[in-house]
Amino acid sequence: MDSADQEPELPLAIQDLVQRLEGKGEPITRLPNFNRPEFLKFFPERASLSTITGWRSQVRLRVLEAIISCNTVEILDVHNICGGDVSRLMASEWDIVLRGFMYSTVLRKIIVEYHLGGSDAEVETLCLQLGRILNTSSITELKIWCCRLSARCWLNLASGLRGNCDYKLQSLDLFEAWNDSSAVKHVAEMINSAPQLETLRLGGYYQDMEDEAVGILSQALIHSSCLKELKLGCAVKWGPALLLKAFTGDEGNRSIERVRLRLMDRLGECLRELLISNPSLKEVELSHIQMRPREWHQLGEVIRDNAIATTILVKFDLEYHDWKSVEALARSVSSDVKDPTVELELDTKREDEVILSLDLLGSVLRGEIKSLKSLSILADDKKIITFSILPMNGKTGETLVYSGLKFLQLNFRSTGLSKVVWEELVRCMRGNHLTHLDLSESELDGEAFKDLMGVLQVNLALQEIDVSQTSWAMDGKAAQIQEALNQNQKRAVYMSIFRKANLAFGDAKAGRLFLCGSPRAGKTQLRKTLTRINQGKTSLFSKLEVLWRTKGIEVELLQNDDKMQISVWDLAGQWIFRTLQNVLFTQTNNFCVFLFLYNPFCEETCSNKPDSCFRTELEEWLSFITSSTKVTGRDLPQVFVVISHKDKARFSSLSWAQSIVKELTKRFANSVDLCPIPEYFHVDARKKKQVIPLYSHIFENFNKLLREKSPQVPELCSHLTSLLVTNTKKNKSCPLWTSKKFHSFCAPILTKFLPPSFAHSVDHSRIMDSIISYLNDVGSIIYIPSLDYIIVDPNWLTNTFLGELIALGQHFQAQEFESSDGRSSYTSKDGFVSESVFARLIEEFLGKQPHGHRGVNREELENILVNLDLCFKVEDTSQYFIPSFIPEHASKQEQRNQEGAHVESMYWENRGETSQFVGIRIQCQDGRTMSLTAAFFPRFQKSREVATKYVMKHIVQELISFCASPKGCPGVTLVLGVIQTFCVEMLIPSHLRGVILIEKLKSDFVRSINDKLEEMSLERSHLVEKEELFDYEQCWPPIQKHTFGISERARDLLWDSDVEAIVNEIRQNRV
Ligand SMILES: Nc1nc2c(ncn2[C@@H]2O[C@H](COP(=O)(O)OP(=O)(O)OP(=O)(O)O)[C@@H](O)[C@H]2O)c(=O)[nH]1
Ligand SMILES: [Mg+2]
Repeated sequence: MDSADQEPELPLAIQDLVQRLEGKGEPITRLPNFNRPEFLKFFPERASLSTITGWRSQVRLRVLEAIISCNTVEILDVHNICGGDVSRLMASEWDIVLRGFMYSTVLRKIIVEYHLGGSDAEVETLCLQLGRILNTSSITELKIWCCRLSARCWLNLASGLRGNCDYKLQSLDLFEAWNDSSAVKHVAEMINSAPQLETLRLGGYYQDMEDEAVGILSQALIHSSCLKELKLGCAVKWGPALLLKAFTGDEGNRSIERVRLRLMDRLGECLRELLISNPSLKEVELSHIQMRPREWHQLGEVIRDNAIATTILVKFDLEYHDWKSVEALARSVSSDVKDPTVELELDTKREDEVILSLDLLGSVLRGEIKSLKSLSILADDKKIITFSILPMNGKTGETLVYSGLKFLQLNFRSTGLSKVVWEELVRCMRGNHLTHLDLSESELDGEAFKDLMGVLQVNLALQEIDVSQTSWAMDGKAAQIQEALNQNQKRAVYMSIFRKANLAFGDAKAGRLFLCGSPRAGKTQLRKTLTRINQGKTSLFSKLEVLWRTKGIEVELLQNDDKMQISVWDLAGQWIFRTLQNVLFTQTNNFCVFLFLYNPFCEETCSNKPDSCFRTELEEWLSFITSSTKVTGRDLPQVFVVISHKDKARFSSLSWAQSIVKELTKRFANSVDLCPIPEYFHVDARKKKQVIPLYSHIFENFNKLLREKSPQVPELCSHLTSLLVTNTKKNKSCPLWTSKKFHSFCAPILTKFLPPSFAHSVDHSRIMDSIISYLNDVGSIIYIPSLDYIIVDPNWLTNTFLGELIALGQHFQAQEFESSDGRSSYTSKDGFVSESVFARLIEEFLGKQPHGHRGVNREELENILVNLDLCFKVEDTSQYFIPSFIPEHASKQEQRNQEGAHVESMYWENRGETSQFVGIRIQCQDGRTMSLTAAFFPRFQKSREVATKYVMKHIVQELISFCASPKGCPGVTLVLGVIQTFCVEMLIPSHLRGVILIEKLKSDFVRSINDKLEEMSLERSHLVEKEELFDYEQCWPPIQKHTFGISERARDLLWDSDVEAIVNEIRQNRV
């Protein structure tokens, strides 16, 4: 039996509370809720007060007295003391408790919330006491919510303030705080006596309030000279009148800066008046305001034309608001001359509402609606997509010219967004002025990556994409995105210069067709036949023409007219040119089209080659294309397969090739768009008639790509491309022009194309630079920025010069069975040649040039090689290192010839003279007087985490970025794995090492934790310990002669930050 007098021990909760109130232990800033079970024995409900006798009553008194002595309480919440019923404390007890707060210099806030039980007299007395605390203490905030106090209570609260000019109240939060309007005069008195009042919240009455009361309240607001913010909510009937009286007209309040209105209607006229006439108003917030679309339209016009406020936040809940209202506001506010002021928040519940909102977002991004400073789309009360105009603090420069000097940012935070919504979002981002995209912390997959790269193809304005804390940040995709952005940045700059000069734009016309395939496949033959078709020639001699093996890349313009300028880049089949081709390859984001040629006929055996040859050759070229071009999302490099020698190899159907193509299409789906082979792609490459359908197919394809996949370009540029080709063909002089020569060639054409009104006002040299950048991008010229040259004939560089040079430096066979001659003296096993050999090479090349080309000298050629990273000068030894001379790829060809034979992988011979190794030693300056003890080094040691961070930042990320850059291998994606600790420790050779991709290890780890959690919930017992949950182990397979297979904890293999992220993710998913 529980008897009041037989409980000698003070409960722990009370002991702790009393101690803290008395200043021992953690300071108490807010009194606990005495309604909680641990206190109920001493602070019971009114009906059980009679049980408080003897010991209990002493404890109760002890607690109350401790409150008096406490000087740390900052928040006094009446509800916490009496559980909403004033009678639960006797008058004398209230006296004790509240006495402690009078004259307090710590107390900040009083809260009276929810209905207060007790007699009128008790409540009124309480208010009188609170009034005194207000008067004597340092209170800055008073909140009275949902408790409808009587007029007398208000009189008592306010009475304490009379005659006190030192009253510090700054915030008054009143919601359903009085029961009839006779209390309003006391509320007004309180406002009047608070000279420092800054924030006032009023509301919670749907019924009318007498005019007189509204008048009194508005007078108080007018005179409240520090008032900065007014929140008015649910004040349906009297709110508009109060706003009009207090804040509009000449007499209105002039300190107010922010007005926040919520759940009100009939506001139309009042809002318009408020926005026009109050000069101090800076911000207006309208949440869930009901108005008809017509009224929203009128409001929008006022905001556009006359509003003084600079931020107007409007929140719509699409469950209750008509979409027409949203549109009416967004469209009517749009202005060409004024900065946008409206911030829109759209609360959605259903997918179709999100799609509607994205539609609006699209119009904003495209600049059709210029009214919104920001637009947030919410789902389940969380912002999932936010558009905003970024402040441009101090940032100036080139890039701002674009997008009318605005930074537009899109924040996207979502996990589990539906596919439909994501696709709509991607559509929104295409072809507009979006500059910043924040995808951090989102769930992003490979499909989304392709979509994003597709956006980058057509949206040149994007400058920054934040993918931190997503899987892309680690798996190399971030570096690829960065590289695409850098490329776009250059294009965006020149395109904006063209736009500023008001040049006429049209569909792009320049395209490149790349021919690839093994030696003797018939590439050059096909090129010649295509040209004949284009020129409508029927030359009898063409059949007799001897085709020499292609060196480097032969570039020829196939079509040059008003509609298209298509150049053919005919790549040499021999492997010795592959390094060169890789360096010269297309470095732009422009789309690429490849024709892969295959000769199924084997001359030596006079029979069909085995099908496996087709697979091997196609695979090799697809891998070259993948690694040398950019992954550009939806617009992957297109590859068509053409089978030549139809006259020789006879087979009734192409099904053998089709099935291989089908298989490889799947394998390369992420990096190339490999097309099925139509029957008419099987040809005798020499026969015009057979090639015509192929020719038409290619041209139709280009036509479509140029219209749909390329940004529009100035007509001036298309005209120049065509003119340059005609000029090079006619005039076979020096292919290397100085910028000055190039400028004077272009100047008359530029003048012709510039609109007369702009001819004098724009900077011609900047336009000229932009022209050079564009022509270089589409491959019509080759510009090497650090040299002052422009190569106007790409074929001269890729074929005449570099192709020839590599041929001289490698075992090039011009004819099938020609034996290598004296040239072999130039060949180099490891790519290094001496200065004299280099000089002889160049001399030999120059000697071969026709007279007209003598304009190029050795120094210029050397500069070109060095600047294209094709040649490196080794200073100390006067040697030249030319990577293209390394016969690495020759071995590949041999390998193919000796099918099945084991070919040793090529290794770099170590050179005695110029070692590639560097050794650095740090030592004490004077070994006799200085020494380091063994205790020094342990102090220096960095934690594993710090060391990995360093390596990640300075080596791994650098390497990944380099790989993604044009100088690296843009098509190759590098990913990270973690090596079995044993292998690192024991320096196990690389081919034996245990390795697992980090992403794979992470997902295995997550799966294991989830499985265990599932088990727990099924068994409804807690058999699995917390530690056990995270003890997933990676099992390494045995390594010959070293281990029999070891397991290691995933936690030890992963970085702490990764483990933490996994734990957090699981925790969040569980909540
Ligand atoms: N009978 C026949 N001969 C062809 C066909 N296509 C090409 N040839 C011949 O095969 C030889 C080699 O063709 P090319 O076009 O030079 O081969 P390629 O692919 O350019 O070779 P590389 O330049 O070394 O890469 C030439 O003599 C062509 O005339 C074809 O369809 N049928
Ligand atoms: Mg050729």
